[in-house]
Amino acid sequence: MNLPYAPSRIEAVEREVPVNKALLLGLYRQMLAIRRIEEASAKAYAQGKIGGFLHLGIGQEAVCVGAVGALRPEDYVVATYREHGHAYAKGMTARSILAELYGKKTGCSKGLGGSMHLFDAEKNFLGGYGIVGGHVPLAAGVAYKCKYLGEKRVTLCFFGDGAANIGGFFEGVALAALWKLPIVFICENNLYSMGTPLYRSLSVEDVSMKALAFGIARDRFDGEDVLRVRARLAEAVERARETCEPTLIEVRTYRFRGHSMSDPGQYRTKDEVEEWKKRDPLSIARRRLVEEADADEGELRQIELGVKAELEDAIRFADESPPADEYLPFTIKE
Ligand SMILES: Cc1ncc(C[n+]2csc(CCOP(=O)(O)OP(=O)(O)O)c2C)c(N)n1
Ligand SMILES: [Mg+2]
Repeated sequence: MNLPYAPSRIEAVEREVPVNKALLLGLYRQMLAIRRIEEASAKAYAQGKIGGFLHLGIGQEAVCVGAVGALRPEDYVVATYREHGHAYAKGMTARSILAELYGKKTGCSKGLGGSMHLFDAEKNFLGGYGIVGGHVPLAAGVAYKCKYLGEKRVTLCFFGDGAANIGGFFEGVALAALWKLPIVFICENNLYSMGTPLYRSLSVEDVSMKALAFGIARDRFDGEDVLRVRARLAEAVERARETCEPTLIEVRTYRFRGHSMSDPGQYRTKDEVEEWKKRDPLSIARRRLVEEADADEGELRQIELGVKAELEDAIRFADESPPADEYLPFTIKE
């Protein structure tokens, strides 16, 4: 019997994506804003203004910005607890994100969710989940709804390399493959799950190979060039939208800081971190803008000043907003 397997790509080809200046300027601005949100969060955490867990995505910005950049506003994003950048890329404001982190009433989840539970139904950003891999079947459910209602909307589901070993991941991908759902699964492989390196958690080095078990399309590439991420995601997003074929994508990336604010990161060497910092997605985008798109310093400075003003406003907003209402889950309203 011939099974109707979707075509698989196995080669990790690094196709060059030519620079489109206007596009790259926009993506660079988003990455810079996300970097500044993360830095402001780290500072606020040290000042005791943010409680609970805080996972930063510094170093990984090109993945969320490039991937979400391939979507339409009506498409959905479902993500992990390291999701501040994904939320911002999906159109949520620095104000609503920071206020949420600060536990303020004006935050996107009314200050009751915190860093791991950003959510904005209007922007089609459906979380922010703390259970590793637990959101993968939820994302498949969102994609099922879109197909069932005949909507041409794509769901993009982010997760880490650690989640690729979790039961929920296999269940979610299996159902998406079986029911041919319009979804793209994207593994942000930052080489560690907490302090556990890849080789101690994954039996195969290539996460995208797991697509073979389900007969779906796959892709894998390095994630430091935001234009490459966007172009490669665009292929998978179109496949999902036009033919309802899911894709499993692995993007290699790296977080420059610890797993969370409480992680001193002693499981990796300084040299390793420094080596990855040479592939900082922001520096790469900036360099490409100057060298390949004739962007001048003045233009870039304007962007940087705009981001600075946006962040100052958001920090002030979060600081001055009222605290969240007390959460009373068991109160029965008369
Ligand atoms: C089901 C479950 N097991 C364990 C944890 C504790 N935990 C939180 S984050 C994490 C590591 C996950 O790593 P990865 O999926 O690679 O994502 P990354 O943090 O690198 O973005 C673990 C084990 C959890 N939150 N949920
Ligand atoms: Mg990881």
